[in-house]
Amino acid sequence: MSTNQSALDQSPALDQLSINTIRTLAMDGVQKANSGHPGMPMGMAAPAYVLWTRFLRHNPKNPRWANRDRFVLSAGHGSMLLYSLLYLTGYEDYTLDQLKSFRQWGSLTPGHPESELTPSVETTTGPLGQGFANGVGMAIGAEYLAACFNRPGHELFDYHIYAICSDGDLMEGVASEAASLAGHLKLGRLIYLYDDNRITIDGSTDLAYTENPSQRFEAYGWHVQEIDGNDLAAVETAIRAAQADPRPSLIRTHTHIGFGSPNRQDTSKAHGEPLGVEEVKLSKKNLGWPYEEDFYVPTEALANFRRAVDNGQRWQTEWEEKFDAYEKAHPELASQWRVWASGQLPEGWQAKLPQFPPDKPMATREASGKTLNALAASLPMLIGGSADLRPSNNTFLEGLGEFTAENRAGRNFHFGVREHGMGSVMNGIALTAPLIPYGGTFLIFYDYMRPPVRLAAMMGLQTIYVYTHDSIGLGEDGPTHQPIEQLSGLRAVPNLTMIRPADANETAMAWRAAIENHHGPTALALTRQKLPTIDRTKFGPAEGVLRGAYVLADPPDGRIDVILIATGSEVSVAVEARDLLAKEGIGARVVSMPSWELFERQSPDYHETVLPSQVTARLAIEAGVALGWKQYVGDRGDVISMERYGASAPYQVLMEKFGFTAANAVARVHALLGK
Ligand SMILES: Cc1ncc(C[n+]2csc(CCOP(=O)(O)OP(=O)(O)O)c2C)c(N)n1
Ligand SMILES: [Mg+2]
Repeated sequence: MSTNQSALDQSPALDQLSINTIRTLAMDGVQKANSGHPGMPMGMAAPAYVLWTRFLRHNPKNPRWANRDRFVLSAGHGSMLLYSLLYLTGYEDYTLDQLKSFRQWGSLTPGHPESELTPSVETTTGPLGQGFANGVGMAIGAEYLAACFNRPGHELFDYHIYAICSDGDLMEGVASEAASLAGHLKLGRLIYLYDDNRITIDGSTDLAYTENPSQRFEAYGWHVQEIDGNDLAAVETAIRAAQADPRPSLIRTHTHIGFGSPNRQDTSKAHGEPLGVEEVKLSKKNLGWPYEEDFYVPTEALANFRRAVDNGQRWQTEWEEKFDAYEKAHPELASQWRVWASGQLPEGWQAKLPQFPPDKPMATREASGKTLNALAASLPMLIGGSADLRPSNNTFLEGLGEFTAENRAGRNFHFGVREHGMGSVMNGIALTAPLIPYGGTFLIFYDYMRPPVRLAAMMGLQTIYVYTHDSIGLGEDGPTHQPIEQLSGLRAVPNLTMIRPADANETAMAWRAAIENHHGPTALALTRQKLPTIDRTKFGPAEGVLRGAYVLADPPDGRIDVILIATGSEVSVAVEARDLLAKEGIGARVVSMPSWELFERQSPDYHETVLPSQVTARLAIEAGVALGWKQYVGDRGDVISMERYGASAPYQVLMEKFGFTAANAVARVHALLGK
């Protein structure tokens, strides 16, 4: 299928000149920055050259063309390879000056590739294994788009996901999780070049990594080939074979880290430090590079790479013509794609948000499942699943099929018991605009997926985490399963919105907030145990969730002696305490505060209306560590919190033993008021 041109009509001398251009730019970039990783770009220059000039269908003038092939540099430390290729193939953001500003403040060429800086970088990489797994999510995204929109004779989406991954990538557990899933799902659009250079930072891979990766990947259901990375014809043949094979492909390219450097090649010294001025000179000489000047780009080499600009525009034009024909044959689908491509959500979805009647107790995880199901039909870009906790997380979309090797239109995923993999795969799905992935597990196992959650926040990706069993309230499973520090941990992640709704209707609003938050991840903390459904005719409206915190109830006479601030399952404890306090003539306001982050986005005036500064007697109630609550309760306030690990017992017993009762709240208020 997509071959840009054959190796046969390309002069070998021009090939070598072009490949050495990549190598020398990497050497010079790292040398000028006096920091960085020259070895990988030097070693992988040849296979990357073949991929980028003979296969990759991309449009440098429109980095976000929907049917472009994706390229993931999973070994993100080799960033100079990517930046050089972006510059050479004509991406306007990437000038030679950018290469000269490698790793400097404000440049588009930071130490590791950052997708949020420019549309030309598909995903942020550097933490090894993440890019590998992101690519798996991108392949899922590609299959889903194709299933939704391709029709016989109209293949709108037929792109591949290419990646370069390294020894370190393949050693990381997350890559194994994702590879296993990719093999199971037969994600044949994946074509990964493995930089098999047998070197990592500590030295030879013999130190810690001696299994046979070919056998491992074959066992995962991958198509594995092994070639000499500097044999351009072999690389070309292998990529062709990978395209033709229905399985995901791993191409083991035998390479030499620091290729061309007489004193550093094949040693870990080539990995992560500049070669040094002398060694750069020696290496250039050794490579037969006749130019004195640093960052020298021979005109013929640049022209060779820049063919990508015309090719890219031609591919996009051809695709647009294809789309016109598609639009004539399938006008409804075409107009649907236009909505998807606009980044807007289909109109009217909010009207589908459920309203739950009062007094029917319901766990917030159950309300979440009902909300998801109510919204699913009107939001076809919402797809997801759970890490083997479907019945516990209530993440299943009834009647909407399962995503399998045979059914790419299914919207339900079985991620398997692979939380880390799930998180990274979700990032890859979210990078496939406009798909919105959600993934469920127990809140405690957020700890197993922190790296991709952090990266989703850094990249500003819309991912939604359905974290159920959110406190000691899960009961008998005991302290290993009871989150204590996880709520605080999530709040500490910049650009992540954490929402811990107090009842069924707050849960519906939490989903609304998550779906409207296009610029970062949202984590929902949901209960296993049933909670009362608050009667909204008597209490503040659940829409308050959208502002992060709101007044749920005030004293009848309006005189506020104390403010009780609570989240999630503890809100009903606060309401009960307020009633007891009222009997004693103590006026308590109850503030439901499901989301610190949403509250922080409100105006100072709004803050003042919810938490009037003259009321300094404040008690927060949350079944997690108190860390951070001082900012809302103040120096004179108090917190009922969990400062030890939980225990195995029925949840009512745990709530009582750990002090999450109205009686304890009343006692703490007495202390605050000096009574
Ligand atoms: C999760 C993670 N752990 C550790 C590192 C630090 N680190 C960067 S590269 C590397 C290993 C280098 O070996 P390899 O992946 O084979 O790359 P090569 O040296 O061959 O370029 C390590 C440990 C990292 N980037 N990510
Ligand atoms: Mg290596």
